[in-house]
Amino acid sequence: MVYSTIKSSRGAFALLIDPDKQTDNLPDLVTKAESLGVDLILVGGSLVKRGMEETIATIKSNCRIPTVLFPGSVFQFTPTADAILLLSLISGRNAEYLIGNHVIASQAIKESKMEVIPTGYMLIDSGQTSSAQYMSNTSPIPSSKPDIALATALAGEQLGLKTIYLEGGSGAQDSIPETFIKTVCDSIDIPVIVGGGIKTPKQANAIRMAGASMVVVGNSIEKNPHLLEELVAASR
Ligand code: 1GP
Repeated sequence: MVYSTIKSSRGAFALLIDPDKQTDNLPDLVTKAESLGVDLILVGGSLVKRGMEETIATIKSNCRIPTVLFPGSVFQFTPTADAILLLSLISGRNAEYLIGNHVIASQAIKESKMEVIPTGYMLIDSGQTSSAQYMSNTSPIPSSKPDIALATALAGEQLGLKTIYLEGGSGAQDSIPETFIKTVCDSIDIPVIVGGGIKTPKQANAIRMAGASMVVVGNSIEKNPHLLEELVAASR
């Protein structure tokens, strides 16, 4: 079960693969990821044009790490993954990203029988406009307002969401501040996932120490796959 991995007290590490940025080294990368104990592989992005199925097939033929859809839009749904982070963009007020796309995808998701993880997705301002922010036409929560993030995460928990994803933005210059993460983690009982702009083992470890259950890294591993080992170790 993917959800039990996310909420495990041991701490989990997820590698994010964006099919548009996929390179020829994907088989080697995921083989190495399995040997290093990467827990999950998220697949998706803000603007994936093609290749969800092919990417998932390549991952599955080279490792046994569960694949989890991290969809930027309803068009990225494919029944071949093991699970889906069913994202409701609770930091924004765009109904399509709160419930609209979910209605469109609901029957296909049910037929796929994949594990569904209802996820409160929260965009946190990193000082520059992120792709997710632009594509969803929503405002992120200011990083100087952890109290707003706390209340939003709490509302998500009260609505029955199973996890909160604090998103600093793909390729963000800085990751979300630890004190901000700690404020949210200390206030809710459901597991917190943190991603966006994580580049060093020190950052990953600080995020874990702040209470995050799972750390997600994409860009910096795409740029330097050798970072993977230390990032995984630092996220435990
Ligand atoms: C993006 O949180 C993820 O949605 C990961 O971000 O690519 O910056 O690691 P990075």
